[in-house]
Amino acid sequence: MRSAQTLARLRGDLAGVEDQFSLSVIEGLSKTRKTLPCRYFYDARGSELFEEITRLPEYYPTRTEMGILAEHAAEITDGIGDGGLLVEFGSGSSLKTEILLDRIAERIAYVPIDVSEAALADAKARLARRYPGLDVRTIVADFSGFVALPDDLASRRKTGFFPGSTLGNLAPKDARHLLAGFGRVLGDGGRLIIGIDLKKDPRTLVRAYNDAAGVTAAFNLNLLLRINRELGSTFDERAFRHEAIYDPREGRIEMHLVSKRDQEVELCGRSFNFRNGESIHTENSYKYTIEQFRELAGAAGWQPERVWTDAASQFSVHELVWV
Ligand code: SAH
Ligand code: AVI
Repeated sequence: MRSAQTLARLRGDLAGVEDQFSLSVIEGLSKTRKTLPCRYFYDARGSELFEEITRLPEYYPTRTEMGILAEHAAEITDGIGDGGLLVEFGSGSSLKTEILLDRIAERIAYVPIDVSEAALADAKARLARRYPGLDVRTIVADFSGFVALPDDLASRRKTGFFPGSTLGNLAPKDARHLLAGFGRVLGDGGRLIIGIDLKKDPRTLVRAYNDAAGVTAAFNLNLLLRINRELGSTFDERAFRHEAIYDPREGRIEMHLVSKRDQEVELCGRSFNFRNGESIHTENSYKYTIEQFRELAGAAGWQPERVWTDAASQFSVHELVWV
């Protein structure tokens, strides 16, 4: 890692670079151990590839979580209440949400929040056809900042929904801050239903992030194509390979893009050198035990209530209350 001083100097050099995407990319690639932020995976193509991942035989989290939600849908939706507001963070396709909406669409308003405008637009069109009586208000925003809910819905009783173990893509300290931020958005008495992937046999975990069909590899490499398209860089994605490893000490899957040769890439008037075998760390996916997650939620100011899991204890869905 570069020292705080070096990064501060780099920020000074970047004073003329206006947009957040180029700033984050330049900063990440300037570190001794290169990184790129995983939230930039989700351009239109990235969101499509993610949907493909969710249907892969190796990627157990989506179908397992959907099974849990279906089995406990009544308990989950009863707490939303007539006239309630369902706020989803990182909603993507909102497909899982249909399990809940099938029971309550006529009686609530739904606010899906995502950085992917394309995913939100597709989801909104599908939900309008499927639930003509549902009040849907999409918000394109980064959920890690404070997201203001529509004024006319602000006084409703609020339930947050954060499925998919997206929280696992943040380091535990950042995850705690994010959960506390959700508490401020949802307010006193607010409830959060959150899906968390559980620790398990590392081979199952690595397979889920390194599938035989190569869809996760394409999802990871698409980040370089997005950077080329939006920032005019010269990445040759064929000169990088996808890697997924499990670090048992950190309890996390790491995804990397590993350079297949010595190479130089131009980006925003700068050049970045990659040695053969050097990696760009693109994503972490932390796995928790039920107790570890309840502790984290408690430290963020949430009161853990019910928790539901599948028979094989692969995945968990937690109910938290903001007190
Ligand atoms: N909730 C869905 C999608 C999970 S994929 C599911 O469970 O299947 C993660 C989603 O979070 C993507 O749609 C991505 O665009 C969104 N996302 C990632 N980081 C985000 C951020 N910082 N702010 C808002 N949305 C984000
Ligand atoms: C969105 N997030 C929880 C996924 C995960 O499992 O960490 C993203 C993903 N990365 C590779 N496959 C899926």
